[in-house]
Amino acid sequence: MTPAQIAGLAGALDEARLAGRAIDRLSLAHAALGLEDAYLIQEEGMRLRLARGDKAAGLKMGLTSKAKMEQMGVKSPIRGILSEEMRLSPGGALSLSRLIHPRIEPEIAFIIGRDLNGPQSPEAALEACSGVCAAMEVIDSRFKAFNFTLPDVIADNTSCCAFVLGEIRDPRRADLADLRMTLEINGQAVQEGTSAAIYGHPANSLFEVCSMMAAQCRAIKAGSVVLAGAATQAVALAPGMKVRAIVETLGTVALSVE
Ligand code: OOG
Ligand code: MG
Repeated sequence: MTPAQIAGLAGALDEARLAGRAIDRLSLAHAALGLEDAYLIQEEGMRLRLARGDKAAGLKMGLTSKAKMEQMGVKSPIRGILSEEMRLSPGGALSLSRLIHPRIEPEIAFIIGRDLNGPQSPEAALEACSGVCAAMEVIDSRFKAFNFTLPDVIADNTSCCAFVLGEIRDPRRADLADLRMTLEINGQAVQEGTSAAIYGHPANSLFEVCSMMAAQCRAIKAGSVVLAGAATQAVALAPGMKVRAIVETLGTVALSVE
């Protein structure tokens, strides 16, 4: 694809997000859309946001669990970019007014303590973290019917919409291998999973995003948030819902949907 085509598709996705209106998935008109171009579209989309005053907040992994791969029909882990405008206050409100078809999913998040430049192992990646916490991600595909191919969802910044972090814990005191993860709506458990569903271990997911960035000679900066990926399927949101994620021993985080 030419730089002009990449900018054009990033612009179309950006407009769809701002207008809260779904568009056709890009692969319908661009059957040959490849992964490399898709990541360029994703980055161009973030450049548009940063040019308007948004700030980089970190990275996320997506489709790292079987539950999500099966729900979305896409079988490969992907990475996306988090920005500060996406960050919600824990216990705060999420307005659905400008969203398309938002869903929520329970996650585990890492806070990077020192610049990560291609660590050698998941253990080494974890070593560089200053914090870990229960989290939730709100996803909102800009594509009609939440339907996409792998390049589509990468171009659409992996459906990123918003995220919220619980209380930050010391990663050296947390055993993340097999923690029960529950998503509650209005006090009822609607999804249950385990942290082991996230790429075998959430640290594997952290390591994978580090490796993806290192392959492009890029570090993950100290202070960045990294979402490891959902442990369960995502659940559609509606106004009035009180949503809470509970991660065994790690903590809880809640949002009210308006
Ligand atoms: C893609 C994003 C997947 C996760 O945690 O697996 C994701 C989507 O489901 O629309 O964020
Ligand atoms: Mg997610």
